[in-house]
Amino acid sequence: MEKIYKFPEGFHWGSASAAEETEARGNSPELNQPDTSFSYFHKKNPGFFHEGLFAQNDFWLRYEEDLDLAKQMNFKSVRLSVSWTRLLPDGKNVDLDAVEHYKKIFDSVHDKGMELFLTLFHFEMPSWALLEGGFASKKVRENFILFAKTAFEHFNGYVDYWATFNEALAHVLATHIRKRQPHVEEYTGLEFLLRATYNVAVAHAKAAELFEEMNVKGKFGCVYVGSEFIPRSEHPLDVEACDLAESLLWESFVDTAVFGVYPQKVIDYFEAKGLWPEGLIEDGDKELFKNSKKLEWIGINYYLPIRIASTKLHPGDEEAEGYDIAGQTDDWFTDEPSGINLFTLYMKPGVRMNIHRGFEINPESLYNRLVSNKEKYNNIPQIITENGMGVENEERFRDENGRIEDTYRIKFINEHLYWIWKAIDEGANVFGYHQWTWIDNWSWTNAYKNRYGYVELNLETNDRIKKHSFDWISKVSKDNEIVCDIEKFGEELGDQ
Ligand code: BGP
Repeated sequence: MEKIYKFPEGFHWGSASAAEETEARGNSPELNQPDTSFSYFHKKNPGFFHEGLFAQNDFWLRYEEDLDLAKQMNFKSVRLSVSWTRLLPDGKNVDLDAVEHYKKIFDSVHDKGMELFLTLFHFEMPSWALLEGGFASKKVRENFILFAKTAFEHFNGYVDYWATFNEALAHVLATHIRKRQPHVEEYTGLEFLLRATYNVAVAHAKAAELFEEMNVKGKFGCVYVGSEFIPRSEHPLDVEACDLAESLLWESFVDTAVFGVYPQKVIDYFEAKGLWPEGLIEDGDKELFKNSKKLEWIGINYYLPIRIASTKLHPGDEEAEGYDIAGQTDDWFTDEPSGINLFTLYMKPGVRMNIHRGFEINPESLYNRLVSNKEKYNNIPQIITENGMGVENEERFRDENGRIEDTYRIKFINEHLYWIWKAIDEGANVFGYHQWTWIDNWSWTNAYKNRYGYVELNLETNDRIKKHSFDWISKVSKDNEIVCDIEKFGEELGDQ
């Protein structure tokens, strides 16, 4: 039976995007900006990106129109990011034209009655910083801090919610181990992953300190990969591998920013193996973590759970008997230089999948994360800063009026919203839902292959065409409620 589920008053309905994915550097050479890590890598290796394409949304110039669409969906807020390369092109001097242009964009968000979430680091950095080793390098870390300071100084009063980083976990893994984002061979491997992870924690803490010192207006936060970590089986080896993954990939970032202590067990684990990089920790770091401003909110990006398996336990092993360890593992975490394989990603057989992205669909797992955060972090305010469904060739679903009938997306989001509602109903302080993303945009390696928007971007004309989900979410945000039949949850989402 269908029922109505009401969200708390003032709930932030909205959507997120990122500078590099929307602003369209490649298509606007007249802007005369140096290369970002991505545009640089794209020039060198176009084949790394789907069909060799680069971003072309042109949000930089068409922001009024795009923000109007957000407003039409009755959004209370949107999340944008500011490009490090635009703001500090040479790593030293601020580009005041870029500052003025960003201010116009931010004013436009407010003029349209919405609030602004602004991310500082959303995967893009200047190309020189990539070549220096990205966050594995202390020089780059220090430059990020200057970038943060510059943004605080110039945009103070323009931003309602600040986030220092977007998904640092995804960035450090993709750059320093998995080679799924722009990377430099010589800075890949476990050592560089550990360096980058720790440096991000320091960079965040220094930005937090500055935020307080500079009296910046707005609420201070950070955006994380909000996936629940789930061990493949109950076997102690799988459980141990999953604990390690969670400590390294979640607690290093979140616990440090909330509790002010970098998880000692991470350091101990790698020190015991002789792998903790020498000279990484400096005098004063502990005090910095402890004394710097703590998070006022955390952003949860949720697409799928992260299932972790031990690399020491294989189907057919005698030891594995009695445990459910069938299924595919992905050699996710092999460190080539040291030959160390800490843990591996695991795909559980038989689960619902978004076949285009190869992602498990598991809305209940989001609920688990929200509830566990509530318990562990003293019910800190949380917002879903990203969630969505990327689908290929959506033109298959065009209706007679030329609009894409994306029923699967509506069902996908509705189910997730129900589980968010349930976490709120049980006391979790979840104050909003930002879907990824309101207009189809360019993605880091998949370019325009998987489309996420409530609005289609036509790549030939750059026209924006509303999909069916546009009407649906407009009503959801206006009424501040969803309607669903939870007995139908778990069914396939239909053609996708
Ligand atoms: C998140 C990123 C976003 C966006 C999204 C969609 O991890 O924070 O920037 O890219 O994933 O994923 P993809 O573009 O890889 O399909």
